[in-house]
Amino acid sequence: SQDNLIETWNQKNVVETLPKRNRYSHKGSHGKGLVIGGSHTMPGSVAMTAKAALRSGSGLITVGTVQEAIPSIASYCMEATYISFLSNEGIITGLPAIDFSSYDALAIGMGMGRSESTASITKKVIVDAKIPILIDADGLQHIKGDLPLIKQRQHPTVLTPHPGEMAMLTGYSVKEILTSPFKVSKQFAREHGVYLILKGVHTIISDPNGRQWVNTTGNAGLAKGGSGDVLSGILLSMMMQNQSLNDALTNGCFIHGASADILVSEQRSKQDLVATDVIDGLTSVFRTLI
Ligand code: B4P
Ligand code: MG
Repeated sequence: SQDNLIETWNQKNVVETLPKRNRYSHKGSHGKGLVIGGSHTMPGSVAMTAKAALRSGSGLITVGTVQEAIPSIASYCMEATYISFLSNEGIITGLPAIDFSSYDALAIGMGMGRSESTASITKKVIVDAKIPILIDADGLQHIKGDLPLIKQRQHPTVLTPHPGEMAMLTGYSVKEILTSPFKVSKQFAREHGVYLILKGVHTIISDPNGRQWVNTTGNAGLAKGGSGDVLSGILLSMMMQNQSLNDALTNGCFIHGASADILVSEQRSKQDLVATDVIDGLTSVFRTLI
């Protein structure tokens, strides 16, 4: 039945739906994105998210993180701008005054840590920011137990758990999730009114109406720390550039996996591939898609 239809998302779908850059476009036409996260021991996470967003066509990216981490992130992401957050011992403790409406979307949670202060900041952002939000990594830990806050949002929320994080969010075991990934995802997306990306060998994208797609790209070279942070950046960028959020998310998952696939077939191996390579590999992907 229609209810059980699962669509695959392939290169033809991406080519048809990826927004093309207009000859007269300016940076404002491609989205201003905000990336919130990081800590003094995890500066790489937000750096990779920001760089991946920049390499996926975003007009402008701003990173909000602890002051200590800014120099190292900025040396990798010179194109970004920065907001210094209040911190204690390298962990974010306070949210500065931010006009969220000046951004088209934001991503939060990568490398942020799981303290009480970071959890309350994530929740405040979820309530205050009237724009599409992607929540990943520690941000997913922060919202456990406060999922009604998300349901109350008037703007889209995208969650990107791996099976371990999905288990934490749902109370199911990882085994149960891997046995019925489509069913569990659809149920969760509908119940909480979210776009859910359950990451894995075959990443599943579910929308709040229960429509589902399965991604066809990616390989075990991605089973490394940081590849999820890269996916978040690509998704953030797609969310800002595509009118259709479903197209944005399915395209983002496809592009992330395709970068790893091209790298492994032409240049690297599943063994030595690292997350920053996946960012560098975006060039080959976009050259074949656009
Ligand atoms: P975390 O500390 O949460 O790992 P992470 O920082 O989120 O890693 P990262 O952000 O780089 O990767 P992510 O998975 O988000 O992990 C802590 C603990 O969580 C682990 O020690 C483990 O106990 C548990 N956990 C983590 N992953 C689990 C899993 N899959 N099942 C059960 N428990 C788990 O993003 C990875 C990206 O790479 C995704 O886009 C994914 O689709 C892709 N990818 C990974 N492996 C792939 C493969 N074999 N084929 C295709 N794509 C793959
Ligand atoms: Mg992750």
